[in-house]
Amino acid sequence: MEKKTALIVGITGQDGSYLADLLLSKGYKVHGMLRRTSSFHTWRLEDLHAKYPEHFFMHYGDITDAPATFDLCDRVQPDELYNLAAMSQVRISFEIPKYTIETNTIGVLNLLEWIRQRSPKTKFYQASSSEMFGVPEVDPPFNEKTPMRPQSPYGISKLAAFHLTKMYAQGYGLFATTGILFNHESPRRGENFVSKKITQGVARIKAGLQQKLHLGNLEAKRDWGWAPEFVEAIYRMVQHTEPGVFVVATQETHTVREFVQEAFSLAGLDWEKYVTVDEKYKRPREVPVLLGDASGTEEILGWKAQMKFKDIVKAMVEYDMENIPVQNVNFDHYHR
Ligand code: NAP
Ligand code: F7E
Repeated sequence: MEKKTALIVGITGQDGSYLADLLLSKGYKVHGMLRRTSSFHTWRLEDLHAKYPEHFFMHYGDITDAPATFDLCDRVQPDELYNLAAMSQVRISFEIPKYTIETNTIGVLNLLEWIRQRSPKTKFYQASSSEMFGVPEVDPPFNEKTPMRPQSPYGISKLAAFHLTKMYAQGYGLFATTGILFNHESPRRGENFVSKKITQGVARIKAGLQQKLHLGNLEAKRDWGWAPEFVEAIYRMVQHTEPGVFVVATQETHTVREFVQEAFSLAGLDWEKYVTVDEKYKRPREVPVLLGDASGTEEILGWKAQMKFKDIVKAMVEYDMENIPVQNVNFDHYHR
């Protein structure tokens, strides 16, 4: 049988790298879009070049650049197009709202338009986010039917893209499907998300390389899952017979404070000696609690989260303690 071809946009990020791994292991030809940056940032993908030299291809591009995106899609002719590209840091979206909307909304429109105009048979996945729920007028858990009230430029940009994806599916009959994923973590998590900031901080403090860890709101609650499992849910959505909307969550919620306590105690450290709260890491609008109800996804796709909160924290702390992050950037100068 002819190998399927996938194009992953956002391949250099956490989820993109796990998805590339998964699709290559299933025999796909995988193409990825690489954003030009002044420093190389392909570390999450390096072993894939060696493992799949005949099936793994990278191309420069940017989803805000419609002509280049059309040209890349024309050349690749993907059977499945996975859009994981985003300006994905919520705090930073308050500082660069226009850029956030250009990437997270207009970029998605460019991809949908390519499919509509040039390749209606291509299946499309859009990475939607639990941040779209924001502060709805109902109590958690949140599911596919919960009305959404986003609180950040990021949440708003993702909600607009979510509606575009549904509209292109319903209005043009395209296979455009979307997952509303709650927070998911791994050793490959970006350094400006709280989980990785904490586990890297623990590793560096334990090694005597850092004195303090400055954080923002410790009371926020998140439904934290395991990225490799969440990527499997994405794959199943695209293999399903019809496009749809699927909530992906663990159905448990924990505070940032609990994450901190667990991570420091795994390293035998008393967190209260090291963690300080700094206003600069708080957001103009916060989403105080995220908790998902993924029963619909379990019923339709047979997917259920397996990895528990404490195991996720442990895996991340162990990884960072074994690979102590050399920090050639003083992150305290930046919001993260
Ligand atoms: P991530 O690590 O921040 O990766 C984002 C990816 O998007 C990177 O490859 C980035 O490239 C790329 N990108 C950014 N702007 C782009 C542009 N203009 N053109 C092309 N590529 C661009 O994010 P993630 O955690 O893997 O998440 C994947 C997707 O799921 C994102 O859309 C995110 O918003 C969404 N999501 C994530 C979570 C979560 O908890 N992880 C939850 C819900 C939804 P560079 O490497 O060059 O920056
Ligand atoms: O913050 C609080 C912060 O930046 C989690 C993205 O993947 O998930 C992610 O968005 C919580 C928030 O993730 C710090 O205020 C406290 O309440 O790790 P985060 P996020 O904002 O939930 C959603 C679903 C996505 O779609 C996004 O792409 O932790 N917090 N102190 C802090 N957060 C950060 N970053 N840094 C702190 O110092």
